[in-house]
Amino acid sequence: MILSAAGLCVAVPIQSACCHAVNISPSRHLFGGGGAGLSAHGFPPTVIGYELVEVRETLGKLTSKMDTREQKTVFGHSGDGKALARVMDEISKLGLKDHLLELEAVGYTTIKGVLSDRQITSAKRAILDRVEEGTGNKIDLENASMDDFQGMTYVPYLLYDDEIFEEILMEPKPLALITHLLGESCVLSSIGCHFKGQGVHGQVPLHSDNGNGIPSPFPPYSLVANVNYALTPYSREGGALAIVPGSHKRARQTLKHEINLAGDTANPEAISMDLEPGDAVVWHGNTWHGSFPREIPGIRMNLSCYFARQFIVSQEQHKGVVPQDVLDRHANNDRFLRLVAGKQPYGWKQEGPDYELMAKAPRGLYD
Ligand SMILES: O=C(O)CCC(=O)C(=O)O
Ligand SMILES: [Fe+2]
Repeated sequence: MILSAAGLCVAVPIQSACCHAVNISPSRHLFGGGGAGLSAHGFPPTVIGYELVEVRETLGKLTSKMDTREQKTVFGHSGDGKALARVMDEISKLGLKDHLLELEAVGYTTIKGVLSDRQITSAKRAILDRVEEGTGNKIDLENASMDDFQGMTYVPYLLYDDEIFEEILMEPKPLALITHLLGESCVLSSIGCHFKGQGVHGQVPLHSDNGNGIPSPFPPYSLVANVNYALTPYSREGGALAIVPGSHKRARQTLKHEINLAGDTANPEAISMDLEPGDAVVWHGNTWHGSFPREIPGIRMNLSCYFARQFIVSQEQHKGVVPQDVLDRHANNDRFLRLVAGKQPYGWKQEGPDYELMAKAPRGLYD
């Protein structure tokens, strides 16, 4: 998945082309209870509103017999109601309610024009620098032929290559949706680029990003989630992101006969995300996606910002290794520091646990 030292073509085996997994569920229904206030039993209605009314009533009866501490232990909802209210406030403030509805209903949503031309140009430049350094060749993004670059390679660990990636990581709209999916405590799992030239080996077969052995059935809530920025135009023949709408409700990884995105046996359920540079697609971690092979000259570049709940092992290492200048730039930005695992309590050595951090671990879906 990393640039081969030798250079140009990186033919990625069909099963392992995406680094995020190679896998849903009865999803939550939005606004089930309406609003973010607390119900009589201390539950935010939207938290339990996604389940059946009977479930709500059963929980209500159960919890009315519990004191607050017991409720917290069993459901983790006590502090979570406030977190959900914060998350929903941000969603409303940013005008994202329809996006949230779409995300819940079909498993993904597109936000147009998130990145400016300046951000797109800087990100592309930084990625291209890395690829050209790895291949030792200049690559013409518009016209590269199969002799110049073919297939797909994954360019990993971009956060510290250029400040632009810190900026993109913190883009408020995608981040607000990610926060709804994974909670305020979520972490960055990886930030990289699927750099794709012409050729049949360039497809990323359909998969859910629930990788690293996460077993089926997947839970209805996201364990991981992704923001995919188009840095170059996306079209089917140009190697666009592919998505199977509604697949987040299947609660499982794709099977061998469902993964293909090329030729006659391409999965007919997959649709092409035709996007302009700067658009962002956010998806639930259970949603099946991949990308089509590129059939035309030139390069397709994405920026894949992959997030995870804080208890999941991240793909990239950030905890304890963030360069000082990056830490200094974000010294007062609690959210950034959390994203790079600065508040992640696990992973101690002889010094043992940091109980203060342990006490701040999330208790529910949204904190
Ligand atoms: O090539 C693409 O855009 C899809 C990449 C992908 O599967 C991911 O970022 O998880
Ligand atoms: Fe993926």
